Amino acid sequence: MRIDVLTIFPDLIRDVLKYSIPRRAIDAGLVDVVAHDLRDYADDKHKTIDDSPYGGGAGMIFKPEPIAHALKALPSGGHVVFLTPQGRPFTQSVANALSLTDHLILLCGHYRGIDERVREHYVDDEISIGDYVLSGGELPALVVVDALIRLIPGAIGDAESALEDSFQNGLLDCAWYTRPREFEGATVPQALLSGDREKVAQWRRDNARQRTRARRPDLLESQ
Ligand code: JBE
Repeated sequence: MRIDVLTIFPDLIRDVLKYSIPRRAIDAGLVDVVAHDLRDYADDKHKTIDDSPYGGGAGMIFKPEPIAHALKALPSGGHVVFLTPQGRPFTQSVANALSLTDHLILLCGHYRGIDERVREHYVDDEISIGDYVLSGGELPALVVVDALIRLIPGAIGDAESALEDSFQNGLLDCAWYTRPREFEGATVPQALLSGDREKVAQWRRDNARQRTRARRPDLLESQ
């Protein structure tokens, strides 16, 4: 899988991917993530990438040409995703579907947004990571990259564990415990200490269901 990220902060993207599972997956060649600086595709000597909106108003709009120019410089056929609060909500099932894409291009906007014409002609898909306003699309792009990398076979040590992730079964994750057996007077549920695999599995299923009912009943209704 190849992921290109178009951004005015390529180092932010590169730096975050130097840690943990994304780093290991990239080092192992399971995924290639390339961050491109949109300013490199600006067509004037001041490397202008934004301008004020027609009709007036506060904030700046990304000009269409640098985005079009950057996209044309990439191999054709990639699935172009714009990260925006106006996009469809990002969920585990969207991540699962996108993880099957060979070539993904993530476009990060800033300020007020991007020129509508470049969005209409070049963007295939729009995704939002949540109903709040961020400074730009970089953190959302990193959220998407991280969620996709976890799903690539071999990215996670235990082959089973991505499938066992919270949300893959439509439920929140169960509670987990490690040593010591007693911490500040609190003990560990007996079933987990029983050594009986079936009992442990049953406890975890029940706990996940209870937590989902208490915290996110909407997830149970959508099953
Ligand atoms: O969710 N998003 O993709 C966003 C992008 C840019 C700004 N705010 C967001 N929430």
